[in-house]
Amino acid sequence: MAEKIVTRYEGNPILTKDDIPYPVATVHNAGVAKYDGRYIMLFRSHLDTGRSIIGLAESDDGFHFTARPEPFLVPGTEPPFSEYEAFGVEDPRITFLEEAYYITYSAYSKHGVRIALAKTPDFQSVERVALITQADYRNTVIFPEKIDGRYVRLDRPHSEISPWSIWISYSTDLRHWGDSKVVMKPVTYHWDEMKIGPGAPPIKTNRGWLNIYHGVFPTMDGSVYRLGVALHDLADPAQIIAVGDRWILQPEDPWELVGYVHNVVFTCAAVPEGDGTLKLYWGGADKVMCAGAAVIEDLVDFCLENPRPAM
Ligand code: BMA
Repeated sequence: MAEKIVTRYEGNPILTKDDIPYPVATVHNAGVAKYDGRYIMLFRSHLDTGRSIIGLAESDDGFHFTARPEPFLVPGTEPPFSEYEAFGVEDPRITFLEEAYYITYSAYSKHGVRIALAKTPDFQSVERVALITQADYRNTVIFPEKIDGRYVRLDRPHSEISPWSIWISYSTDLRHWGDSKVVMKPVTYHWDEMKIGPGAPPIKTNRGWLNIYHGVFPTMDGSVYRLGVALHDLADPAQIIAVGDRWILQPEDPWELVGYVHNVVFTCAAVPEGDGTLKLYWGGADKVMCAGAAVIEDLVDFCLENPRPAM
């Protein structure tokens, strides 16, 4: 087997429930961004009600994180968020745009799961902006710049008659989104055949937008969550240049194989560094946070060398 394209950090897992100064059952599926020269991680935790909140941890090197004493985002108490976040907030993704960090997260309630948008200038205060999808949507990532005058996002609506696929939408104000279309679908009898969803917010490269996504394969022993890569056209990200045929990361470490939900690696964040590498962050078995590194150009090559059809 060829050398692995994602190098796991030797100190994994990097954050667990034992590191959190308030009672939680899990630490996983975190968004990560650089702010003021430091790494900020917004991580999801299950409480022992089975519902989730979002905490914050900080780091100088991207691997050693210290959690703040209080959670960062808990279900909203003001309408309309109180109605739609009553069952918890999950899986934050962070995109810096213009003057603020925007956070997309799953808002769960008796009405289903939809995506909410919040923003913060400094990770001290946080302000809710809007609920930006109806139910049943998850896995929404916003591109880090406007393209052709509009904000762009990828997301994953639920569907009964088609395997869950990746869609693109556009907005001029980040609140109202439209012009939606499907851009990428699972491939039958392939590691991502059951469903796919955006993972980390896309990363700009010379050859296209790098989209690190998750794919799910159903087995007799439950579903396996893995990560793959796709490359979107820079000027028109609805056009997919290539999708890597093989996964780039699958559950292998003990804390990825066994946990709250076994056999899961799930990403909400990849942080590009100045040296051409990125740090990739993923939840292991919905219970702990893990990190690794990859060379961005290697991931782009991986898409182009042996592509599978986007649809
Ligand atoms: C998905 C989401 C993720 C989770 C994954 C594996 O449907 O709920 O938050 O990591 O399942 O359990």
